[in-house]
Amino acid sequence: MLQLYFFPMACSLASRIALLEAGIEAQYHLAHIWTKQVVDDGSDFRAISPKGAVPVLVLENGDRLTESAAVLQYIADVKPEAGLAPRFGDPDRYRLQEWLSFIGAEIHKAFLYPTFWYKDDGSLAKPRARIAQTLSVPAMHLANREFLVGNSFTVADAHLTWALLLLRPAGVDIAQWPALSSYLERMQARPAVREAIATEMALRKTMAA
Ligand SMILES: N[C@@H](CCC(=O)N[C@@H](CS)C(=O)NCC(=O)O)C(=O)O
Repeated sequence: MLQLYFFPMACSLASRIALLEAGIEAQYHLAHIWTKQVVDDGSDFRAISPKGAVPVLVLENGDRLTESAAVLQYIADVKPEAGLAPRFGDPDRYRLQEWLSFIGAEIHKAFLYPTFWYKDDGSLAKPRARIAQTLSVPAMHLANREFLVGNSFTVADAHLTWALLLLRPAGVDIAQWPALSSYLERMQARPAVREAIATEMALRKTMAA
């Protein structure tokens, strides 16, 4: 069985969404991204992945895969009939990779990561100034499309849904991009997305308590 190391509402949420959308049963292990402990057994998360970052997907053969873009595509390819990624050779597969890279690099690492991990000593001014321009790209793309790639939900939508959810706590009001707000509403109406968020929000609350 696949196993996912995750932290509630971190970028690993996209992988949980993808597993649920695909109907793939998996084991979930909470890895604390600040303490670097695996909560199940108190072991060192860096022994699972030296990166100390989620997501980590443990494959059926025991190999470990990191990086959301790779993990999400792996999950999609385990269940191709779920249609979570265009098949290799389809030009849309590169569109999918284009979006996964953009979300991972330009939204996550360029903005969300420093916002949540770095002290705001003025160094966040530049990422803050740039995020509106960055978000206008998916906003324009989604103005007359339901999904990022093709005509159905893909793992790129799982990734963007997570990123959009985190923008509010990061201080960005996505209401200024109606296409993004209505996209997020549509995505949140999906049973798998709802279930993933409810599970992780409940865990998050227990952790805060
Ligand atoms: N490039 C990686 C980034 C993974 C990442 O930064 N994960 C965060 C949570 S959203 C994390 O676990 N950070 C812990 C750390 O950087 O020490 C990916 O896309 O999967």
